[in-house]
Parts: sequence; structure tokens; C-alpha cells
Amino acid sequence: MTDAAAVVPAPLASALARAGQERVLRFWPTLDAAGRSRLLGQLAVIDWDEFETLQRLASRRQPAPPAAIDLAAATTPPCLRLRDPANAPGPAVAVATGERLLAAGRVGAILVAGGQGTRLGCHGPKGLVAAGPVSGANLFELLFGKLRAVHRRFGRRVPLAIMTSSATDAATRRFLGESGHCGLDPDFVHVFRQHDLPAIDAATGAILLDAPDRLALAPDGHGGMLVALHESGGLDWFGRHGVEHLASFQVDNPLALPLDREFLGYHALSRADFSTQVVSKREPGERVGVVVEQGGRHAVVEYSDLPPALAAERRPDGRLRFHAGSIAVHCFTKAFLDRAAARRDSLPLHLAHKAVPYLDELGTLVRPATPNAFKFERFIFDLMPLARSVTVVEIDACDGFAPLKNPAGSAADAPEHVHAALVDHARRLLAEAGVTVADGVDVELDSATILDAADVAAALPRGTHIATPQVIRGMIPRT
Ligand code: UD2
Repeated sequence: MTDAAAVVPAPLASALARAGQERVLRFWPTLDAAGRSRLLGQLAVIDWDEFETLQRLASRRQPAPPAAIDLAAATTPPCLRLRDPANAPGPAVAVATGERLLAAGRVGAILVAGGQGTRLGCHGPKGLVAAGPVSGANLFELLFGKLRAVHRRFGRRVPLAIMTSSATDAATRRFLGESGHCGLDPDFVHVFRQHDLPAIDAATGAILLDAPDRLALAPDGHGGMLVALHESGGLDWFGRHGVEHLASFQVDNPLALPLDREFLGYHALSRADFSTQVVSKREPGERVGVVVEQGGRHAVVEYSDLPPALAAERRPDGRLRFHAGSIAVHCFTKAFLDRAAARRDSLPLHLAHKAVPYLDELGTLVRPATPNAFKFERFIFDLMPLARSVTVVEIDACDGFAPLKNPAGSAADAPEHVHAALVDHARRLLAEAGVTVADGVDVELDSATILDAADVAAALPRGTHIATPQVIRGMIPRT
């Protein structure tokens, strides 16, 4: 046993005493040096002021933080519709503006990829789950390809920050190394890890252990991106690359359009701090948050926090009152993220009541069947009420939203739905370019070389007929 791990440092011991958490060391005498040092390492990174907040929230058992706006008085904000000529300014102006930003290298991207693919049967980063309908490419490959396609078209690389979690960090870095960063320039990739927060026993407020030398920790939500990006030097890194706008997206949506030129154009032209993409929510049970507005402020209300009666309310035209379904594709000005990251309290904590395995007093691992503990998360969309100006852009789900959430056979968001959505999208772009595809034949657009129908048209002459499953690749990369 090394000396360093033999004793609990005095400041930590007093922090534990102040927080009433000395029992977290109850197995200390039985631990070897490695175990002691692991436990000390986990305890050392707990912010004990923040822990007080966790305990206070747990004692109040209030799942969502107080709403930034009055939901009863809220409405769905006006949304620009992608490609709608009625937008002012119109789509052509927005596209040209977005293209200028991309060609000038002013746009960076943030991928939140802290989640695991456990529910999909993949015990690693969700980004490694296969989703290419013909290629079998994984989510990382499909999504990173989109950045390469933008580089190919506009001649400028898009710096990409990838957020991992303690559960996904090592495997993600390994994959990036082994795959040659999927063709991205490693100088334009910044990997950073979000923090963990302890799970707290709902009855006693105690930090749970899931092994004698290990706290039960969970990632702090995709909102952990703000602090972790800042602390890792990521915001400055984007600054050094000349980035002024940051598009963020989730790893589980292979159709995501974070760098859509028209979207970026509306964001820049409206001088929004925060722009976001939505799809029309048709049924109250769809598992997407909704963008709402009240008194000039915008917010996203998560589906689990929207009272069922409000979620089901319909307007006279039959549309849901809250129909702006958030798909978690956002664009922020870097200046806005800089300001938000400088404030400690920018993002509130949400509580989730969960069944968390824990060690009982005798050291036996208990796997509760019902929720026994609180986990805590921050959501990046909670920055919305802090924005001076918000722009909401509605897209058609078939163009940019195919979330992979559930195992095969589920009613929604399962691999077969994603497969069908990607094939359908490819077929539509091929049809636009005058290419026909035999019935029942799967086609896939290579995300690294096909940005839009123009790339399809350059790759395949009009009148081409596709009779066998294939990946359609663009012409030789221009860069
Ligand atoms: C999220 C949104 C929901 C809707 C939906 C669209 C939240 C709370 N809800 O629902 O409103 O937009 O997505 O698909 O955002 N992640 C991390 N670290 C974490 C937690 C999550 O990186 O600590 C990533 C995760 O890898 C995934 C994304 O965030 O890419 C979404 O996480 P989720 O699957 O927990 O969110 P979900 O489907 O409940």
C-alpha cells in the first residue's frame, strides 16, 4: 500500500463530515492500495458546494427545476420552415449566408456522445452502433462523414468537439485512433469528457457505492457539455480556429443536419444567440421536448416534464398547442456559450428517480426493482431562456430526424425505423437527380461525399436505374 493512499486527506475528511457522508468510507479498512486510491480519486472531484444542491433537490423531490416561463400562458413560438419561400429573408438568402459562413471557416460542431448503446445491445459508445443501411457504417462514421462532405464542398474543415463520458471516453478515443479519425484531420478534432455526478439514496440522501471502492456515478447530462468544453480548453480551441458559431447535435441521429446551410443562414441573419431545429410533433406521446415561448422568452420543456393534459391540448386547427418538437440540433454563437460558461449557475439540475444498484451495509450488491435513488443531469437546451434572441427552424423529420433509441421490434426509434428513414431519404435525393431505384432495393448515400442532390447529380447521370443495393458515392473528393 502506498503512503499516499493510506490515509484520507484531511480536507476531504472534513468535507465528508460536513456533508454527512463519512459512511462512504465504511469499507476503507478492507481496501487495498489501488481500491483506496480509486475511491479517493472519485471523491476528490466532487464539488461539495454542488453536492449540497444535489441533496437539497433530492429532499424536495422536484424532478424539473422551476420553469423559466409560465407554461399555462405559453405558446408555440413562430417557426421558420426550411425551404419555405414565405420566410423573410427567403431560403436563397439564408443558403448563401450559410455557405459564406462555412466557406470562411466560421462554423464549428459539437457532438454529444456520452451515451452508451446498452439498450441497443452494444456495450460501448452509442456512436459505435451500426446504422448504415447498406454499408453497415456506425453512427460516428455516418455523422463525421457529413463534416467531410462540407469540407469537400466549401474547402474549409469544420472543427469538431466530441463529448464523451467516463463510460465512453476510452473506447471513443480508441476508435478514433484506429479509424484514422474517420478521415477527419485530428488537428480539427477535440475530444473532451463530461463530468459524473453521484447518485443519492432517495431515502437517506447518502451517496451510493456500487463496489466497496467505487461510488455509483452517472454522467451529468448533455448540459455537462458547457462546463466540460470550457474546462478542457475547447471554447478557446474553437476560437483559435476562427469559429464564431457552434452547431451541436446528438450521436443517435444519423440524419441530423447540424451544418445545413439554410439553417445556419437563418441563425446568422436573425442574429440569434441560440437557434434550434424542430419537427412537427403530431401525437402527445412522441418522446421529444417542445420549444415554447412566453413573455418573449423561449424554453424547451422535456416530454417527461410536460403535464399530459397540456401535451394533448390541440388548437382549433387540430395541431397540438405545443407542436415544436425539439430534435436537439442547435446552433449557438460562440460568444453566447462563452458568456454562459463563465456563469456557474447557467444550467439548472434535473432529477431522475431511478433504480440504481448499490452496496448495502454488509457489502452485498442490491439490484432494486423499483427506483431507490436520484440521478442528476443538466440539459443544454436550458440555455435557451438565457438567450437574447432565439430562432426556431422547422424541418421535415424525413430530412433530418431518425433517432436510434430502442431495440429492434420496438414501436418507434428502432434500428428498422432508422434503416427505412435513411433508405427513404436516399431514394428521394436520387429521384430529385433523376435516378430511379428498383422497388425494395436498399440504397445509401455516402455521407462523406454526398451533401445534397447536386452531388448525386454529379455522380450519376439522369436516367440511371439502380437495381441492386448499393452505397452511392460522390465524385473524387475535391480537397
Ligand atoms: C433527447 C431530448 C428530447 C429529444 C430527443 C431527440 C433531452 C433531455 N431530451 O431525448 O427532448 O430532443 O433527444 O432524439 O435532451 N448524452 C450525453 N451525455 C449525457 C446524456 C446524454 O452525451 O449525460 C447524449 C447521448 O449520447 C445522446 C443525447 O445526449 O446523443 C440524447 O440523450 P438521451 O438519449 O438520454 O435523450 P432522449 O432520447 O431521452
